[in-house]
Amino acid sequence: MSYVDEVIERVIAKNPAEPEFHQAVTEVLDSLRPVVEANEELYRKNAILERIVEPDRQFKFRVPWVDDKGQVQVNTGYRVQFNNSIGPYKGGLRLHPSVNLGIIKFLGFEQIFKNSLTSLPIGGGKGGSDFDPKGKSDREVMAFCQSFMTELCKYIGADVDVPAGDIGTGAREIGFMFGQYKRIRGMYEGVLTGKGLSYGGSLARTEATGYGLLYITDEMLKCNGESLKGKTVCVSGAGNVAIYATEKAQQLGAKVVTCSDSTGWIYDPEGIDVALLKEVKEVKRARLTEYAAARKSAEYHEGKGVWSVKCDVALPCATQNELDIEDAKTLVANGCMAVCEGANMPTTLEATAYLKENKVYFLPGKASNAGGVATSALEMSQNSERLSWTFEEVDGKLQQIMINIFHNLDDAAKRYGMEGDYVAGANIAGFEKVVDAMLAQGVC
Ligand code: NDP
Ligand code: 2IT
Repeated sequence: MSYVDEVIERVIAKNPAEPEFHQAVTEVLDSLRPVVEANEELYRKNAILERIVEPDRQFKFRVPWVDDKGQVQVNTGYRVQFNNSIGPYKGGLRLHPSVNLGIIKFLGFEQIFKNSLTSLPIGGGKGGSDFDPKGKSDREVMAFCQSFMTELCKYIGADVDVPAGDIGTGAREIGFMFGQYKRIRGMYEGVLTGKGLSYGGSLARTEATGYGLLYITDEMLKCNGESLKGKTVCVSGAGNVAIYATEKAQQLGAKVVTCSDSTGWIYDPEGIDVALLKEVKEVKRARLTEYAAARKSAEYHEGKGVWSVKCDVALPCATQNELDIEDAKTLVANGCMAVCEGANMPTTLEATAYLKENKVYFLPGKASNAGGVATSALEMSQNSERLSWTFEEVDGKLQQIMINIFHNLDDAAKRYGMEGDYVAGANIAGFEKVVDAMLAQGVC
């Protein structure tokens, strides 16, 4: 059996209840085969693959908090510190009822390679909780965040592990967590990113993941003789990534006709009204039915369905495994030319293979959504030098980082005779730097 297959089998046997983690490991290792074959003796001797799939450490803890009725509630908190070969652990905190250890491990594993691709000095980590912020009062969210940070603060620090936002964790939650960290540790340091602008946040961090997704999509299309101008785009999700992806796509001359949330989706043939979407989701924290009620041209549908709309470019920006084989078939039948992932692992393995077979340009999330964490690293730099940069400065650096990521992954794919396979290119380029650092640092 090949070294890659041995390690995949071992991961599945050792972590039986973690299907998302199996999926992420399989996708990465499968596409690294040519690199592993070329270096098999060295990697086997140093157990590179066995080490890279095993987190440095993982924390799982009780998070008790009191709701508005005076009732004590209990959630589970997680932080997985996966790999710090190239810098302090870095990665978001997801607050969603579906969170479990396997989900945090898949996200932490992806984060190793994503963070490496940014070219900035950040290692891979991820955390979160099965707490659901939906329908909770601000006081309840604060009570949860304070309790969560009371435990988490023991394991993090500006040079140790720097968490940030993800699903369910936005500016409000980061603020409450930062306040509690500062209070317990008695330290004012850039321990979280995605902070508010009045206390160490970076301009353009809010926009960064969505904008970055469009910068790399634009570069990839240009390098293939195409452009976003006049294209019809389908976006899924209606959160941080989806909103700013929609905004930048429209600035670049495309028409975005869909968005979705966990209960339904919108088809708006006139183009999504971003200001209205921000009002509904960022200010009112309401359902998309409110968008439809305020906009004549919009149709609201219950359930799932964004990928049934004919488009040139699809940008999945909601959650893992939201684009399956049936969706991929529909997209191909409708003439879709590119799928670029804003979310983490939104496309199933089967759907990814189908899109690639059918010559759809496919950018994997660890490359195409890396603008968020890259800008988080720029926030860390600003915190370290106790200065803040202008929006244009941060946005300009973000744009250059995304363009560089595309060329690095494109070159890596070409070096191994897999031109156009951006999944393999991203995994290879991300992996090479981490392995180089691991080998240099000895057995640790
Ligand atoms: P948000 O919480 O801001 O938004 C998530 C959106 O996706 C919401 O519209 C939500 O619906 C929908 N959604 C979430 N979970 C589900 C689900 N299980 N089924 C259907 N819809 C769902 O999160 P973000 O925009 O920050 O994150 C979106 C994706 O992007 C995630 O995969 C995240 O890991 C990834 N990502 C985020 C980065 C960031 O900087 N924020 C950086 C890189 C990747 P509803 O409104 O009903 O909750
Ligand atoms: O998945 C991700 O890259 C994020 N949620 C952002 C992480 C970060 O540290 O900004």
